Amino acid sequence: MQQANKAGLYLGGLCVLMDTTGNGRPPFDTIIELIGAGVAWIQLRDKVSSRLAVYKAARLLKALAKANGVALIINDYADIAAAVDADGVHLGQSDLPIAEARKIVGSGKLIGISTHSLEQAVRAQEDGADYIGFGPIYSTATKKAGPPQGLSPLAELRGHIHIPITAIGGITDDNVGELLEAGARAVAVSSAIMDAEDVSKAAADFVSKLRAVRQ
Ligand code: TZP
Ligand code: MG
Repeated sequence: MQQANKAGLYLGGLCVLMDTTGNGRPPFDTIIELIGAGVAWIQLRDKVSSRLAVYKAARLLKALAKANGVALIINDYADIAAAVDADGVHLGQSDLPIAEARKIVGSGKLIGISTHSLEQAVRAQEDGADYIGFGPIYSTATKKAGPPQGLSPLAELRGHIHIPITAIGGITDDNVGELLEAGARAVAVSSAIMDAEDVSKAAADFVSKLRAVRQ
């Protein structure tokens, strides 16, 4: 049984990384499709727009997410997360330190951080992260994320990490089962959903696959 996190939300096992420009689709269409498909945890990851554009998009996306009981996390920008009262911020290894981001978003919000080794994962946990991303598990074209790590490091994390581990990188609804089995609490997915011809269907397929493998 999944427990509500400190932001009072059930994140489910799927985090969808959405951008604001993918396939020329307006972000509001994307989020409506994701919410309609049952996605409960969305991360706004926009590496190309200005901070002002990200802020404006995030403000509207947060209103839609909140009205539907869906968590919205902002990638990179703790200030934007705080400004729009998002549910948290997702940091990378080159972003603000967790302690600084915490001052900005506050104790009631979620801070996630991408990690790529056991050492980084342990440090993130000690520094007060609420969850870690770990990957890339499989090869991905979405980001220059380094060599795929495969499943075995996930199993190694298990003995050291008690905060939720979100696996990332090249995840499809075909490999999600083995990831959860290896110790991931959730999976973060971009291209398998965002690049699909039918985003609603891809997201709904993922949600039902996750429900099936969790039982
Ligand atoms: N960090 C590690 S892999 C990755 C990020 C942001 C991209 C994941 O995207 P995809 O398309 O699901 O492989
Ligand atoms: Mg970042």
